[in-house]
Amino acid sequence: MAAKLYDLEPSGNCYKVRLLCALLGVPLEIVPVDFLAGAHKKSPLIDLNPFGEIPIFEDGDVVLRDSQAILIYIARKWGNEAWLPLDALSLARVADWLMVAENEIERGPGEARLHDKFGYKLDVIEARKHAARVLGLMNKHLQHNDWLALGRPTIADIACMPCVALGHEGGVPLTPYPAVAAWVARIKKLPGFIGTPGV
Ligand SMILES: N[C@@H](CCC(=O)N[C@@H](CS)C(=O)NCC(=O)O)C(=O)O
Repeated sequence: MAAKLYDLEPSGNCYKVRLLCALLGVPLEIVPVDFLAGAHKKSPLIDLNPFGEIPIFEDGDVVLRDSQAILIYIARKWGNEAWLPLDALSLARVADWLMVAENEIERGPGEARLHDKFGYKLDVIEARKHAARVLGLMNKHLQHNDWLALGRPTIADIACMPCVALGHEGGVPLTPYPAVAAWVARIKKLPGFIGTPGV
């Protein structure tokens, strides 16, 4: 039985999960969530994820929330050492960028897009300041590295790419960050890559 993703197409966090499954050839049943009607805040979804958020990932008896946690599970269950190696240093390097995805990227390009595209009431000037800071840091790092965590693509790249590549929908284009734009282009060339509207 295929694993299930409770999904919202425009969500960068849901896209991460769809993308990793596509890259690994993992069959996925997509269950669209009526987000505008607040289906994620009501039973049965709130019983699966009491945080009232998507994505939610279901694999048999296993239910997971949080896109980073889901990427870890998929990488270790269906991938191999390549996507999430377990030696101490590699794991720490990947975890470092998973945290950046959840923190700096979410607070920056993620929130700028939530404001512009979805009408969330938040401080978009502040979000764009956060975006400039993290994209500047990423650009410097990617001037000397093809991939974020290791010398090859890992779930660090998959976790960080969606909100960065979709930032233009929140007034955060990648034009000032050519090394970041080149990294996104490299991800798009990976065998099995799938896009999403805006990427
Ligand atoms: N840390 C979570 C965050 C998930 C999240 O914020 N999901 C958004 C959609 S992209 C959501 O469901 N928000 C609830 C809401 O706005 O009502 C993850 O990475 O999956």
